[in-house]
Parts: sequence; structure tokens; C-alpha cells
Amino acid sequence: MMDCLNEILKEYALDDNASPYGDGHINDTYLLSRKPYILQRINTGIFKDAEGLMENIANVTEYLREKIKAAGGDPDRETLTVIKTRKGENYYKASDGYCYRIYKFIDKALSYNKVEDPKQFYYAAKAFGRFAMFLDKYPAETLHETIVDFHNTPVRYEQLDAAIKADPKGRVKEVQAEIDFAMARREEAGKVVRAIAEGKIPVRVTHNDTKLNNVMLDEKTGEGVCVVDLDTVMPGSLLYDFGDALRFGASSGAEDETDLSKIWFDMELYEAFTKGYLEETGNILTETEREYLPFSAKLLTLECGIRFLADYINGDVYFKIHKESHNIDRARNQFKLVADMETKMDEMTKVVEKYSR
Ligand code: ADP
Ligand code: GN1
Ligand code: MG
Repeated sequence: MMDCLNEILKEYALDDNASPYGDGHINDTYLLSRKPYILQRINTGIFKDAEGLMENIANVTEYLREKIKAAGGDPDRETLTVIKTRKGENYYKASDGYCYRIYKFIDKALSYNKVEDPKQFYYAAKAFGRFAMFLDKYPAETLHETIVDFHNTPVRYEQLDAAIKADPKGRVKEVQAEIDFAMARREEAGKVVRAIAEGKIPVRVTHNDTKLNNVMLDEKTGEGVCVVDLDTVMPGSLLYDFGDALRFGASSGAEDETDLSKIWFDMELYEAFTKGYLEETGNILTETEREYLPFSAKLLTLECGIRFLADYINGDVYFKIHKESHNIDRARNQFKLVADMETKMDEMTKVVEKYSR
């Protein structure tokens, strides 16, 4: 990227420096030093249609601006703002073949990989819930599906089957216990996709990647300011947003913690998130969605574990890794969390009931 930096910034009539920023697993993010802007290289290996993806983000953020204004908020801070190129485009394809975009920097706010206090997670839940509420009437069918079958868990199993069959790195023999864990849960993992196909669960505009570090919290008050990382905003289910947020945020430890005795599902964090999410979405949620909420936490954790496992077997072609065992460490960690959630399902259901009254 650095080779092309001047070329890219020229397209935006900017003259600046950039340094690496954040710790997402997908895009390359940089902070400019003079202007309060975030520069990102879009991972076009994963998001093949940069044009469609940026059209989604530009349209959704424009729509959110109006909703935020109507609610008396500050749209420059409470949603992403896409900076246009000099030619008025939403992104720039540089001579290195990659696509770049610039957002306004969300000021005086931070994102976390781990909450320091359940209250922060409650605020994160309210921000994700509000995001869903604001987009409740957005026409889902106008959005490009940026990654097809993103949360189609049965398809994720098929991708795992294909990885096992190909076994390009000879890693299958090391991970049989993890494969067995995943396969033992294959049948129930189709529950949400089946319920959607049968029309029992509505398709909505959802974020689909609600990990804690994709929401900015006010650096002073801790309140939710802005939901970021909008690449996967597309038709989906609220269960994906609820479940994925808990997968990451209600874990007792980091997603790649290798000491599994330190990994469990934190019920206090689960309760804080459930309270915040239901406060914001309680009016739109259907009975069936509500019923599936606890299960969705387990489902999305299982699905993510399967994706890490398949990526490990495939030779680490999808998620960014920082050590050779990174993806299998992450998979084991997610499966530990799944096993712990299975022992807590009844309690989890009671919490949903408590905040549904
Ligand atoms: P990835 O898809 O790789 O996860 P993100 O879009 O989530 O990339 O960006 C990585 C991190 O950069 C985020 O977790 C967040 O902390 C930070 N970030 C992203 N966009 C902004 C922004 N507009 N203002 C401030 N920080 C941002
Ligand atoms: C990726 O981009 P990031 O780091 O917010 C991934 C999510 C996974 C997550 C696991 C587009 O999220 O689906 O749940 O890693 N995003 C994409 O940490 O695949
Ligand atoms: Mg991210």
C-alpha cells in the first residue's frame, strides 16, 4: 500500500502520511496523520465486488444519517461517512490492483477487544440494536449480497467437508477431535437457516459481523457511538447479530486464548448484552426470533469455530494470522465456548424471558 499512498491520496486531493491501525481480521486499516481520516484497503480477495459493496455502504450510511438527524443525533459521529474521490467515487482502484476507501475518523471513541465492565457491553448492545432498528424499513432486496451464504451454517459445513477432502497441508490428521466436535452438531446447526426458508424467521437488514471491536464507544461515557465495519451489511437475521456479538464479547477471554481453562461463557456479560439489545429491538422482534436468541449465541460461535477450522485445514487463506497455529487455536477456543454454552442454555433462556416482560 505504502508504494501507492501518494497516488491514492492524490485522488482525494490529500497530502498525508498513514500508519497501520486497528486489529480487524480482514481489511488493511490505516490512520492518516494530518486529516482525521481512516484509509482502508478493501480485501477484494474476499469481497469480489468492491463496487457493489461500496454502493451498499454509501446508501446505508446516507439512510442512517437521516435517521440519526431525525433522532437528534450527530450523523458525523454516529455513522460512518464515506469520503468521495475527486471524481465523486466511493473508492479508488489503485495501480497495485487493490481498492481503497476513506472514512471520516470517529473521534473521541474507542473500540475494544474485551470489555472492562459489563456496562460497556450493555452500551455496545444498544448500539447494535439501534443499528437494526434504524434499518428496520430499509429495503433489504436492494442490497448486494457481499458474501453469499455468509451465515448459512449448513454451507459452512459443506466448506469444511471440502477442506477435509482436499487437505492441502496434511493437517486433517492433527485436528480430528475438532472435526468430530463440529460434526456432532451438524444437524442442529441448520435450525435457523431452515426456519428462515420456512418463513418462520424474517429476513432483515443486518450487520452480520457484530464483534465488539466493530462498535466505537465514547471514550468518556462508554456509551455506544458508532457501528463500523459495514462490509457485510446485507439481508440476514437479527439472530446473526445477536449471536455473533455474544460469541466474541461474552467470552471470558480473547478469541485466540490458548489456555482453555480461561475460556467460558460469561453470564453477566450475556445478561448485560441481552438487556441492551432487547431494550432497542423489543418492538420489532417476533416471538420466534426471541425464542431462538439463546441458541443463536451457540450457533454463531459454532459457525465461527468451523470457519477457523476449515481455514486452518485450507492453509490459512482467509483470516489474517500472526502465528502458524492461530486458526486452530481460535477454533479450539470457540468450541470450548460452545461446550460451555451448552451447559448454560436453560439459564440463558431465563435471561431472555426476564428482559421480555
Ligand atoms: P476489518 O474488516 O479488518 O475488521 P474494520 O473496518 O473493522 O476492519 O476496521 C478495523 C478497526 O479500525 C476497527 O475495529 C476500529 O477500531 C477501527 N476503525 C474502523 N473504522 C473507523 C473509523 N471510521 N473511525 C475510527 N476507527 C475506525
Ligand atoms: C472477521 O473483519 P472482522 O475482524 O471484524 C470476519 C467475521 C468473523 C471474525 C472472527 C468478513 O471479522 O465474520 O466472525 O473475523 N469477517 C468476515 O473474529 O469474514
Ligand atoms: Mg472489524
